[in-house]
Order: sequence, then structure tokens, then C-alpha cells
Amino acid sequence: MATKTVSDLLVETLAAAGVERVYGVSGDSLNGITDSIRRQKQIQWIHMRHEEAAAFAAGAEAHLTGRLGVCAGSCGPGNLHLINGLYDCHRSRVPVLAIAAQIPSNEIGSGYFQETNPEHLFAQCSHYCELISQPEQMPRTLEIAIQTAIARKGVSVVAIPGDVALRDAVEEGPRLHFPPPKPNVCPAEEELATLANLLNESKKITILGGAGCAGAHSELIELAAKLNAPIVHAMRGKEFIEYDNPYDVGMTGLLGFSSGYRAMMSCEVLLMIGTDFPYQQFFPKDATIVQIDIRGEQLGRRTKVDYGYVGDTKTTLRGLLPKLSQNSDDRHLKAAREEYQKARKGLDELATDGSGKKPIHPQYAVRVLDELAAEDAIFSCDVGTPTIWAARYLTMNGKRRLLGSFNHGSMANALPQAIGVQVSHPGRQVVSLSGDGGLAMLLGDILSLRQLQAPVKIIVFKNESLAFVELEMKAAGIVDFGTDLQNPSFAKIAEAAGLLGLTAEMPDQVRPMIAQALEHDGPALVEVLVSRQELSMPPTITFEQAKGFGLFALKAVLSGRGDEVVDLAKVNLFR
Ligand SMILES: Cc1cc2nc3c(=O)[nH]c(=O)nc-3n(C[C@H](O)[C@H](O)[C@H](O)COP(=O)(O)OP(=O)(O)OC[C@H]3O[C@@H](n4cnc5c(N)ncnc54)[C@H](O)[C@@H]3O)c2cc1C
Ligand SMILES: Cc1ncc(C[n+]2csc(CCOP(=O)(O)OP(=O)(O)O)c2C)c(N)n1
Ligand SMILES: [Mg+2]
Repeated sequence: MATKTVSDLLVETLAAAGVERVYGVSGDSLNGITDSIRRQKQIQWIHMRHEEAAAFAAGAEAHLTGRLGVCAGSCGPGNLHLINGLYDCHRSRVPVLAIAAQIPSNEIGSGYFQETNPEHLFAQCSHYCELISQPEQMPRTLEIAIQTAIARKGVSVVAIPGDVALRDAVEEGPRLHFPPPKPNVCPAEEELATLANLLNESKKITILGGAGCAGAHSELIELAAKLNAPIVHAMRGKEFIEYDNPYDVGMTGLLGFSSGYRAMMSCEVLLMIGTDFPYQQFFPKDATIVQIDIRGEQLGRRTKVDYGYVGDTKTTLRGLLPKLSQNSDDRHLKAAREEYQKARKGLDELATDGSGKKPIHPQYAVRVLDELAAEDAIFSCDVGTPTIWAARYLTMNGKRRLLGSFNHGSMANALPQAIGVQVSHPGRQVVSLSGDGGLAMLLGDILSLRQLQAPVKIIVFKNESLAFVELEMKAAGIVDFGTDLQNPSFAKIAEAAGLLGLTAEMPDQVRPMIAQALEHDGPALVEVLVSRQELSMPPTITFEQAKGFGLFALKAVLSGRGDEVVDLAKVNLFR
């Protein structure tokens, strides 16, 4: 029998940890590892066209499954390309392992061909980053990396020189055989009692929930019912909070709903649960603020906090609920819900076919997609205006999922994330909401769809610009510059790459084409020629006023019509 190599043991250890795929691009220094993958059946090599896309794809798989995603790059430029995608995974707190192949061990430090220093390069986007320089370290170093990625939710990196990977293994096999621990984390009894007292004495409570509410939907709804509290969500909480929720008043933030903004600004007690909503300007100044988070270091990071608790949402709410009495005053809730219905109606009115005229409203395309997509569709949206449309017009239902680059905010995330989702969930409908700028940025991986037989559907919002940046420039009172895009026909590119490619130029083409794409047995792309300035700044604002507008726009909510910005700007400008 052939001897087991270090890379054989590496692959065996990954398999023992339940890994099913490694996303990457091959290369000399990775040869040992790809060859070990080739010789076994449990782990599949997912051949991508760009390592950044591989990292995004691994992160998307991890986001959906909660299990370890793995990506790999060859030495120097190969693994350097992983970095932006890994930053995204790390900041989204999904468990991902990156295998960074390294130059031959005896050349390290000599300035050799392709030499970089992965331990330095990956330090900022990982919890753990170590070099495997001798066979005795395998599998322990790898197991520490895996365990750290899972336990601390984020990225671990192992750098391994190609020659070390090809040497004979010393250890026999993987050493860790326990299932992932699932502790219940709860504040102390006295803390729960203090919190219950505070809540029982308040009549105007608003809940701000985020991604940390995943898996605690029924507890959250029960809490809101007891407190008569409207629930605002942060973007990453949308998929877990918005559905089947009679207390929902939408998102807050610049892209949010005016109702979410107001519900937070008008409360007496703000109860933050599992959220790291990052924009300080949107927190109330005078309310009493409570924050519950699984990680103590999060407490008080975004706003002043009067009561901070460490606990996981489900366990904490289960402990808290029996201590709460029913709030008899529902005026705050009712007012917030009415605001929400108004805001929702206002946004829905913008999602029309525009009397059949071009250019198409992007909101309309997303509303149609929302109607036609499968009940358990998985969406990814690019950073840029697709994030706005996804936040406002995609309906979640507890089965659908939504991914983006919400914390890192990197362009071009949607297509590679969709690839990771599709290959790890072959039966599901997967839709990428791509910007024309974002799609072009990692366009190479459109070729992966055919090669991997991944039937991803891409909807491209073709506005011939970096529209989100244009909006930011306008809001800051700067003349927009460097935002024009001269695009080809993405439908033709798609056809050439073996996808179904369609172009919707007129509103009446949107529905049949999206339907055709969704039904197509294979990858498909629909480019929708959408208007460029859907969220134009209000015309009543003069340039002089606009110069300082950024300040106000930051505090305001883009209602979609710009009128909300006017409201708040007027208050601030003309007081
Ligand atoms: C172009 C663009 C515009 C954006 N505009 C907006 C906007 O207007 N509004 C908006 O809301 N977002 C917006 N975002 C997204 C924003 O940047 C943040 O990503 C988002 O608000 C964070 O959502 P979150 O708090 O749900 O998730 P996270 O930032 O992931 O925070 C989750 C928190 O929950 C904690 N947690 C995890 N598990 C548990 C558990 N079991 N129990 C308790 N706590 C737990 C974590 O420690 C963490 O602190 C925008 C993003 C982009 C790219
Ligand atoms: C990698 C990266 N580069 C630049 C930016 C700044 N940025 C944010 S949104 C955006 C425009 C995105 O354009 P597009 O994909 O066409 O979407 P649109 O807003 O036009 O719908 C840019 C350049 C970024 N977030 N990430
Ligand atoms: Mg664009």
C-alpha cells in the first residue's frame, strides 16, 4: 500500500470534519493537495476561475449550512486572490478554512519566485493563521484551524509549502471525533430579573433584531406580543425576522423604511437582540438601550448601552419570557405599524411597470422576481443598488434565504456566492441579483456555471453605471464622476458562455423573460435595462443646500422617492 502523505492526511481530516467541497484554482504548490482530493470520493474539487470567487463561494456554503466551508489557492498570487472573499467571510462570521499553499519550504525568506508571507497577509481576515512546516504538525494544526473557525465563527488559514504536503505523514489519522458543541448561553438569573423589571415598567419598547435572532423566530414574536413592541430589523436579520411577523415595521438605515427609523427614534426602551447594525446616526439618543449578544465584546460597540447581557437569543428569550407581564398599552405598536403600512405602500407604488415605457424600474423587476421565484429560492444580491432592491422587494418566508456582502460591502459578491449556494444545494433555485458593475468585476466565473453544471439564474440590473456610488456622490453634493459604464450585451456574453441569455428592454418583457429563465433547465441570465437614477435627489434642494447634504442624508432614510430625505433635510436645514 502506498504511504499516506501529509496532503492525504489533510484531506482525510477535512473529510472527518464533514467537509464535502473545496473551492479553488489549482497550481504547482497545491498539486499534492489536489491530487489527494482526486484520489478520494468524499470531497469534491470545485474548480473556479478566480480565487476571490472561490472564497465567496465557500463562505456562501458555510452561511447556509453553518458548517465549515473550504477554499484553496496556490502560493503567492493564487492565495493572495482569496483575500477579499475571505474578508467577507470573516466579517460575516461564517466558518471558513483557507488552504494557502506556500513556496518550497527551503526557499522561504529568500525572495523566491511568487513568495509572499501568508501569516502576515491573512492575519487581519482570520482568527487563526499558521504555517505547517513539518509533517508532525498534521493533523493537529489543521484541526486547531478548523476548530477555531467553527468555534469563533470566522476564517482560519493554514499555509503549507508544496514540498511539505508531499512528504510522508507521521500521524495516523484525524484526532477529533465529537459533534460540534451546542451550548446554551444565558444571562444570570439576577440579570434576567433586572431586565424583566425594566421591560415590565416600560410602555414604549422597540426591538431591533439582527442575524443573531436566527432560529429564535417564535420566541421573538412571543416577546414582541408581550411587550407590544414593534420589531425593526437590521439587514442581515431580514431572512430570519421579517416573515410571519405581525410586529414587523421594516428595516432601518439609509436603505431602510421610514417606519423602521421612526420606531427606533420614538421609543423609550430600545431592545437590541443579536445585531451589530453599524450606523451610529440611526440610534436614538434619549432612549434606554438594552443589548443582548452572544459575544460580550459586541456590547456598546455601536451606541451607548444602559443594560448589556451576554446570551444566545433563543435561550435568553426562553428564560426571560415567563418573567414578563403583558403590556396593556398598544399605542406605540399601532402607530409604528401604521407608519409601516404607509411606507410599504409608498415603496410598492414605485414597483410598477411605468405604464409600459422604458427604462424599466428596477423595483418592478425585483417584484416580478419575488412573485415568480420558488418558495424556497435562495437569493444573493450585489453591493450597490441590488442590495436596496433585495432589502425592499424580496419577501422572505422562513424557507427562502438571502445572502450579500452586507458587513464587508464588497462588490461582485452575488455571482460567486450563488455558485457556492448552487453546488452545495443542487435542488434549490438560486438567483443572483447582479449589478452591471458587480457582474463585470468577477465576470470570469460566469464560465464556471456551465463547467460546474450549476443552474444559477442571474438577473443583471443594467443601468450603465456604478449607480449606488453616483447616488452617494449626489448626496454628498459632489458632481458624479467615474461612474459611467460602457457595457456589452451581457445576454450575448451569456450565450457565448453556454447560458440562456435574455435582454428585457421594455417592461412587458420582464415577466415572461424572468419566468423563462427560472424555468430553464440550466444556467440563465436576464439583463434588465433599468433606469439609472431611480432614487434621485429631491429637485427642491439647491446646490448650496446640497453641499452639506451628505450630513443630512446620512441621518435620513431614502424613501425611494427622495421625499423622506426632503422631510428630514428641511427640518435640519431650515430650523
Ligand atoms: C450598500 C449597503 C447598504 C446597507 N444599508 C443598510 C441599511 O440601510 N440598513 C441595514 O440594516 N443594513 C444595511 N446594510 C448592511 C449593514 O452594513 C450590516 O451588514 C447589517 O446592518 C448587519 O445586520 P445584523 O446586525 O443583522 O448582522 P451582523 O452584523 O452579522 O450582527 C449579528 C450580531 O448577532 C450576534 N449573534 C450571532 N449569533 C447570536 C446568537 N445566537 N444570539 C445572540 N447574538 C448572536 C453577533 O455576535 C453579532 O453581534 C447595508 C449594506 C450594504 C452593502
Ligand atoms: C470591490 C469594491 N469596489 C468598489 C466599491 C464601491 N462601490 C460600492 S457600490 C458600487 C457600484 C456598484 O455598481 P453596480 O454593480 O453596477 O451596481 P449599481 O449600484 O449600479 O446597481 C461601487 C463602485 C465596493 N463596494 N467594492
Ligand atoms: Mg450598475
